Amino acid sequence: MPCREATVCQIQTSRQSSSGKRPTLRPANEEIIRTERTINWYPGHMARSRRLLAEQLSRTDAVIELCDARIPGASRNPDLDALLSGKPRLLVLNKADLAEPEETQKWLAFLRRQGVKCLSYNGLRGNVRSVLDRISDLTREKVEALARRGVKKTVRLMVAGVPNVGKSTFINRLSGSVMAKTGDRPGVTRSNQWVRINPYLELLDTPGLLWPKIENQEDARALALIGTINDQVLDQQAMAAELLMRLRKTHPEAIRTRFHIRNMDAEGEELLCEACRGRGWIVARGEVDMDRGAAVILDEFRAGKLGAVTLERVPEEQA
Ligand SMILES: Nc1nc2c(ncn2[C@@H]2O[C@H](COP(=O)(O)OP(=O)(O)OP(=O)(O)O)[C@@H](O)[C@H]2O)c(=O)[nH]1
Ligand SMILES: [Mg+2]
Repeated sequence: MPCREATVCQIQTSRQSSSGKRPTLRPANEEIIRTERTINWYPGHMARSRRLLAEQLSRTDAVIELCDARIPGASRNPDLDALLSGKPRLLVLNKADLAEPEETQKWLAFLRRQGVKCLSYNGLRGNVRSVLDRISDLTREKVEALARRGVKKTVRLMVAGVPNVGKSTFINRLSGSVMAKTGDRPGVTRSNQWVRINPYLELLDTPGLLWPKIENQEDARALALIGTINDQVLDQQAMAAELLMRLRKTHPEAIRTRFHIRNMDAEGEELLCEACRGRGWIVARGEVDMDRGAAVILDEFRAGKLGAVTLERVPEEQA
């Protein structure tokens, strides 16, 4: 039997394994989560991106912050608050087509109660006019003040957010052309790029930015599951097992039918094995192909093939 003992896991990086062996799944107990080293999600180029972003701030009138509608809280970079220091800001819950609509509505209501200007969006197919209107609202005061002095201002906005959240796609959508390079992996945009949307609006595409220390391991795992962190530094089997365990609780029918899982009571890696067997990902001598299975499960989830899934629920509010 190729499957290891079934456990819920913590994601570990392949580089962390001091023995050089593939990291194994760990029981999800608090002690392990506190004492294990964590994911290396802050490669050197990100410190440089942060500097470039800070440099451009003085040239921008406002900021569009993109987060992922499947994890709206965990995909917001806490560094941005300090960095943006009071610039008008619009938060876009992007990839809304991949999130559960009723959960997105709850998030929008929650964020608005916190005073956050926000909207949900599908960067591939969303309505352009409505976003342009919201951008006008955001910068109206400045534009009108200048207009009173006879100046017709070009508004400049920075588009910022975590890697792979859809910043470049969003800019292309608004510009109606493919000005910015996009791709379904993190780290595609490596430098700042101004894109003219119309004679009075320019958007700055920026590289995805994470923050040096993600305190909450739950957030880190959620960021990894949606593809914000380079998969090459992660243990895909552990991630796929974790994803299946989460979805078993919230979307059991989706995983049962997609992966033809027979034993839904299996735990952790054993559940991953069940999915591999169900889909026929088998190598020689009938052993399941866990590597392939994990990669496909993550890909299918990220592409929305398991249906709309919101991984992070709105926090409970104090009465
Ligand atoms: N389903 C869906 N996919 C989207 C949406 N927006 C972007 N994508 C896809 O998400 C992937 C990442 O998009 P990018 O625009 O390259 O993301 P980015 O934030 O610029 O990424 P980096 O430059 O790497 O930080 C691409 O495969 C896009 O097609 C959306 O609203 N819905
Ligand atoms: Mg980009």
